[in-house]
Amino acid sequence: GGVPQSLLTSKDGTFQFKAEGNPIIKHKFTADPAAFVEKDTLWLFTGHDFEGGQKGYKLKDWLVFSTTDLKNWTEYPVPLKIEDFKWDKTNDAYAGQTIKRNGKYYWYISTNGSGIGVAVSDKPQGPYKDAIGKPLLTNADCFASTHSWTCIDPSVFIDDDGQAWLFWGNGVCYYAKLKENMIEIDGPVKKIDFEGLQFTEAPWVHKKNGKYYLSYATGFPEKIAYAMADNIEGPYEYKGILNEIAGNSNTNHQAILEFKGKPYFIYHNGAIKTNGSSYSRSVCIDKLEYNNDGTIKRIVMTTE
Ligand code: FUB
Repeated sequence: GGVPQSLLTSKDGTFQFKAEGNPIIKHKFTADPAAFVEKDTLWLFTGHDFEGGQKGYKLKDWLVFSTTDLKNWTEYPVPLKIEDFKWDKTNDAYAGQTIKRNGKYYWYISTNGSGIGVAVSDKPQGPYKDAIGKPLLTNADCFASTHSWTCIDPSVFIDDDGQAWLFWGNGVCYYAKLKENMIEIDGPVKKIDFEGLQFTEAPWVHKKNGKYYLSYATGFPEKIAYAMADNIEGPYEYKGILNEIAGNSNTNHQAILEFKGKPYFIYHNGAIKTNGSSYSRSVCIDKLEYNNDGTIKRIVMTTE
């Protein structure tokens, strides 16, 4: 567990800490990282696992952190809670991703069975509030839905032409367009289909040099695999495993982005010695490296 949060919180509700190797956050358990860069700041959004010992994923709120150098971090007051989504019935704050559009920040989040929600704020650190008062997507929108947690793990991406896309799913990778307002789905829900896709969950879409990359958790315990395409809707070509099973965690959940000209891979493991586990996870950051042909080298997970 590390130092109790109450000892570190300053008067404005933020507190500062230094990342000393991986996991970067050691004073509480964080999972399912997502991030974006604005100016010289990397904003990190995570889930919040309970202290070790329990069985099952028990996350009640989401957290937000910022840094300008990946060493010195600021944590903000809790920006969003599962109870902020009044329509949610399961009380589990599953994975999400945040993005900026037209001066506002939209946080797409998963519940465990009630669907995907979207929250909005004027500031990256929040507080965020439910933007529409109902789910943006539910299992009913996922035509191949077989289980209650089908509709999870939204990943949002805005292409160079301004079109916003949402990818999500468990078992099947679904996607759809978002309207300019970011709070309505535009057109049909479709699914990503390609040979080699053994999609468990945790899609993440990014683009580099005109190529689209779809990375995702595969198998269980999960590794992160990835595929590439010339068009966001595919066809995607499987390119292999990007990250092996991450220390002591059945799940593996990635964010891929560039910060100050360097590509990074952000994920979680269960490696904190006191109480770390599949249900008490911790966010890590490692370098990501592209080959000349645009493929990605396997991630080297570090503890430094
Ligand atoms: O943290 C809860 C769930 O576990 C996430 O939604 C999945 O991606 C997996 O990490």
